[in-house]
Amino acid sequence: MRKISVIGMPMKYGCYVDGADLAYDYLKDILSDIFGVKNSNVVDNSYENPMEHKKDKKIRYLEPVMELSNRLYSKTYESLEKGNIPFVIGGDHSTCIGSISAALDYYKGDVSVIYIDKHADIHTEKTTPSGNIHGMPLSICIGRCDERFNIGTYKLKPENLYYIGLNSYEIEEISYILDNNIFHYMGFEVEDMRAEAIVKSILKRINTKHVHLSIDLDCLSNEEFNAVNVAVEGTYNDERGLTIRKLRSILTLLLEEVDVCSMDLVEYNPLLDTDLKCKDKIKDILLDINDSIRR
Ligand SMILES: [Mn+2]
Repeated sequence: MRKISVIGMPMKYGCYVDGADLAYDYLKDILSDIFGVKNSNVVDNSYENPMEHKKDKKIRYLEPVMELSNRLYSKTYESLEKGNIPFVIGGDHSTCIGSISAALDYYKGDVSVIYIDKHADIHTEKTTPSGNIHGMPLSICIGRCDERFNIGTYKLKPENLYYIGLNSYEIEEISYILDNNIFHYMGFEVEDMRAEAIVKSILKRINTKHVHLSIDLDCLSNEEFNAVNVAVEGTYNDERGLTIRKLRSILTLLLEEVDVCSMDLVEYNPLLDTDLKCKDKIKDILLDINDSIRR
């Protein structure tokens, strides 16, 4: 039986918002109740003199993001070698650079990624408007960024990427998604469809033996879940965030049907969770994951 092994990734350099690195600490008690974590397995996030910009004026915190990603890569790879299911608690979404790359290398590229997110996260160093790497992790895993972003050997094939809940993107991102026929359900489609139909249509297409699941909590509607690093502002988008109920049914069905090899849960910012209501909602999501996952 495979065991879920929780890895903490206190990463904030991908978005540089205070609090992005504290999620694991705030969730440690429920993680330990649910998954029986005895010893903390946390990526060391110390980095001497992290500089926002070096020679390249555009990308923020390139060196610390790539260094920490390599540290997470090693921990994720080790966990896979032990026959476990690594479950990485971010951190901002640059967290998945290390975990997805490790899964791709361990399974020699035979990995699909199901990406539940409001944002596309598929900018490159040339198109990023903010310079924040948490908007670029998928391009890094695909291998379409320059050599400074190299990590691992095997790359994610665009045809093995599946978005659920997409809602906010720049023109360069949606052009890449459409040009490469990347499968995506928009947020409003997800709310209009039954969870069964969503999961079924993705399962039908999956063409790899292994699946990595990446859950960005900003996929949820701001009304139900506001403690995220970068909330999408504006009524149009707010209305189209997923409900917790819908996310939970999708996760339950997915995990019952797919052999998930590794997972991330990212972008929770406990400093914005003043009444800890979001923490309770995360607990419900984690309980569902633990109950439904195929071991
Ligand atoms: Mn994201």
